[in-house]
Amino acid sequence: MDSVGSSYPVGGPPVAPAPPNMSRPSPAPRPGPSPTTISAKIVVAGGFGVGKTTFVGSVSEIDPLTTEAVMTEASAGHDDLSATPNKQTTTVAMDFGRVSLDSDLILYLFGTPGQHRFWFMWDDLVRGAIGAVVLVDTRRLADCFSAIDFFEDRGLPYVVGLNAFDGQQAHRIEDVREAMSIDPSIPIVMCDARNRESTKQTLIALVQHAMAARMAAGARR
Ligand SMILES: Nc1nc2c(ncn2[C@@H]2O[C@H](COP(=O)(O)OP(=O)(O)OP(=O)(O)O)[C@@H](O)[C@H]2O)c(=O)[nH]1
Ligand SMILES: [Mg+2]
Repeated sequence: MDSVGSSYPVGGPPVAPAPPNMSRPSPAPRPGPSPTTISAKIVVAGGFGVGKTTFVGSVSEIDPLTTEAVMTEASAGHDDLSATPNKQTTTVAMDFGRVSLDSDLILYLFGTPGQHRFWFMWDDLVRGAIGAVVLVDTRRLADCFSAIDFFEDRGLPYVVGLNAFDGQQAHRIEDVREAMSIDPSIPIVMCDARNRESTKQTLIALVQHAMAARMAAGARR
């Protein structure tokens, strides 16, 4: 006799198929940073055309994120290209790159725009940073005062990187320090923004300086 009230086929009710994920083998664990890895945010700042985008690009181990816009005749009279006549683009928001200084120290680099009309973004870009590299073109020191004042005002540790355009340093470190009234406690290093080893050494100088500043601040508390 047929069972009454059952609409199931012979063999009972259909068994619901397992959700797709449950039938798959669990994925192999992905390699990631070790639990002891420390990451830190660094800002690369400075005046117009001092080599910030070049700096981030030369040291980054990932393809850097850039926000370059082609410079047109509209910027004539605003942007002084006399020191960098081959410059064709300018940063309009930020550069972003990443570099591992050690197996357990990763730096995230944020390059600022250089033109004054974009400086309103600097306060956002420096938020959470442990320090900054202020790049200086020694052929035009006056263009760098505002960038140094910016970090002095905010009390953020910084080092000054003298970018050697054409491989030439126009002035000695101590002359730059005196001309720009930079405190002896602030490291000034020579660098070539196009050279990875040189930019890495500049970042190491900054990390050491920022750590020393933190320890000194902690000791005062
Ligand atoms: N010779 C020489 N040229 C450099 C050096 N660093 C940068 N340049 C060149 O100088 C120009 C300016 O470099 P950028 O890296 O765009 O400068 P920036 O500071 O990012 O410029 P903005 O974002 O527009 O303020 C480019 O043409 C670079 O190729 C350097 O160390 N030596
Ligand atoms: Mg730039």
